[in-house]
Amino acid sequence: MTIRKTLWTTLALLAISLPAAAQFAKPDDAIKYRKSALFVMQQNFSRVAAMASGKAPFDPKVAAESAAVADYVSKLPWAAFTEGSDKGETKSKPEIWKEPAKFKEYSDKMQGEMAKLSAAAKSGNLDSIKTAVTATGGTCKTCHDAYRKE
Ligand code: ASC
Repeated sequence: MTIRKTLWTTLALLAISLPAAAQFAKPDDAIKYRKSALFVMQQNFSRVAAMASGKAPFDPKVAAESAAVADYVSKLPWAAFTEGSDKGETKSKPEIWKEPAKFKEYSDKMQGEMAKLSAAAKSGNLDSIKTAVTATGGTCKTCHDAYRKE
């Protein structure tokens, strides 16, 4: 019974992780996919950031929805930094493929802060949102400084 359970869990995990690794027909598709995800994330994050900085009126419902989308979408780009997709229409630096552990550390950190931002936005507390926007934006910048060409 326990072995069966373990087997099913393993199969379920494989089913989740395999498509993420194998879903791109060509490197250009992977590049397009990660850029699209980062763009959708950035649009939603910026909407919340504008409210945090007072550039836009604070709308708690829109903030919570936007932060939740940014949080979810923040999980998507990373499966698309596939082998061979360092070449093409991309600002990704080759270091990403040379230092995968560090790149993962940065992307994990961003996802962690984005999750906290979503929680803060759900709470509706503008001060918590401001703190979380600053922390999240910092993780965007750290990774861009290291791994994005200008
Ligand atoms: C954004 C955006 C980024 C980050 C970064 C924060 O809205 O496009 O790359 O915030 O500028 O420092």
